[in-house]
Amino acid sequence: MTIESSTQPTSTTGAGFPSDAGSDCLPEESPGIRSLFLAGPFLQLLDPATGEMSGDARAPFDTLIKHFEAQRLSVHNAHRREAWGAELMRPEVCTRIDQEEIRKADAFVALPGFPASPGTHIELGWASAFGKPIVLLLERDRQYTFLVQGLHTVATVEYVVHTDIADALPAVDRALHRAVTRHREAARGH
Ligand code: 5HM
Repeated sequence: MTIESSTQPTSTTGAGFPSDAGSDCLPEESPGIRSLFLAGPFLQLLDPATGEMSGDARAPFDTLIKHFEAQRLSVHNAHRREAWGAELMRPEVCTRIDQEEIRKADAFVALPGFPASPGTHIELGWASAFGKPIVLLLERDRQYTFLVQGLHTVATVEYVVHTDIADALPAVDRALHRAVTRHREAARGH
């Protein structure tokens, strides 16, 4: 298993990408923030038979939420808020809440989705326009749209290329730490 993280994404090959492999035993780093917004594909993950996300579809979100909350971070996540699809909010309701929660959050973490999640891409636009530190969790060997690949040129973005979120948690921590630190340094004019 290889996990890579960087300020620049790979497209499909992973070539020339700095690797985090072998450093999973590094101590966890405190991100030094209080809250984050966790975004990712939603409607496309609803089981048409039940209207809810299956256990497998929930797993990456569940894993990330538990991991961040164990670090005493306050996590806002719409999938959990809307009971994994059982209590889906109307567009007029969830749009305002999501934008406000992203505005309030100290950082933004997202799975852009494959196929691309339209809602997550709108949220990514908000997060970058609000100047939030961003961590993007990219599935290995997937193609992401140009503006996701290039987002680091206009915002503070760290990318974690992974095959399994649970295995990637140490890399996610390091990426979040780096994004927050770089964001603070940029704000101080370094
Ligand atoms: O287009 P998609 O459903 O994949 O959009 C997912 C993103 O939009 C999530 O990150 C979530 O924060 C937001 N969203 C929401 O809050 C989306 C939907 C359904 O589209 C929803 N509540 N009901």
